[in-house]
Amino acid sequence: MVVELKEYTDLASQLEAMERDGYLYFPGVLNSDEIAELRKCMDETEPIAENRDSYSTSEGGQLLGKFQGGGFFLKHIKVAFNRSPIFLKYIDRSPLIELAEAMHGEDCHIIGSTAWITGEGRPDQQLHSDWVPVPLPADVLADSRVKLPIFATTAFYYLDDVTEELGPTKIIPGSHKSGRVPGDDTTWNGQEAQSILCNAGDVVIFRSEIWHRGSRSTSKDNRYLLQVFYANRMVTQKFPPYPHGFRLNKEILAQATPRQLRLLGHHEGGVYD
Ligand SMILES: O=C(O)CCC(=O)C(=O)O
Ligand SMILES: [Fe+2]
Repeated sequence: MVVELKEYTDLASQLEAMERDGYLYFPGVLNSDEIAELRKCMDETEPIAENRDSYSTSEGGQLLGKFQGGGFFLKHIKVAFNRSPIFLKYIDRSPLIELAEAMHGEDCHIIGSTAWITGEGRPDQQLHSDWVPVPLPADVLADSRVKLPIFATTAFYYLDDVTEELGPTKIIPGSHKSGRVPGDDTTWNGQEAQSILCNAGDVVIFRSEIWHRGSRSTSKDNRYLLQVFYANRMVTQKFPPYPHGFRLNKEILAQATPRQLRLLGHHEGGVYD
């Protein structure tokens, strides 16, 4: 099964879709030069142990980190925005940033970002939610008076034409309404996880509650993906090394715009500041 990828161009319909479906599709956000630049930057960025990066190869096993168990090529770079100005550009890329601010507030920020290359042999992931901030019975969520804030979302910048062989992300549309994590379930409301098959340069964003999984890659080609994690300001940023080891790279600091600085955590004073 393939996910229906429908484009909504105005913010009001986009917000409605995030409430109803829990995900949104933005075709052609990046042009071919930007895709090539990002892919090259991912190839050139070295994994760093203290940042909790992971690196594995098919021959050499798991060389750094623990992510996904090794046995295939994997490069998983955390806090990507801090590694290169090329990654920084995408924390406030339009139209994602306008949507993020409408969902998570004008003072929203990013809680992380990854640059992620996965190779042939990457296994299926179990169906999961990244985070269910407010678990509730599904019939409570179905009540039209109940409208939960959208606490966290992930924007997936796909840098390949995604086929079944390449190991697409799979989601169950609407499953944020389950009010819970899937556990061992593989369906919700009679629906299985459906593949996001899209083109290089397209972006899909979904709520942290959505039931989803990465899937097995049987392609000789590597999959290149940039993720940007947005959240309400009250949600803690996940910027290793911990504790207190994270420093903004001076080159990034020197060129970040006021909006980018806010997204990185430079906030106006509030109750707890
Ligand atoms: O690899 C993917 O397409 C999705 C990965 C994912 O959901 C995760 O690592 O939490
Ligand atoms: Fe996930």
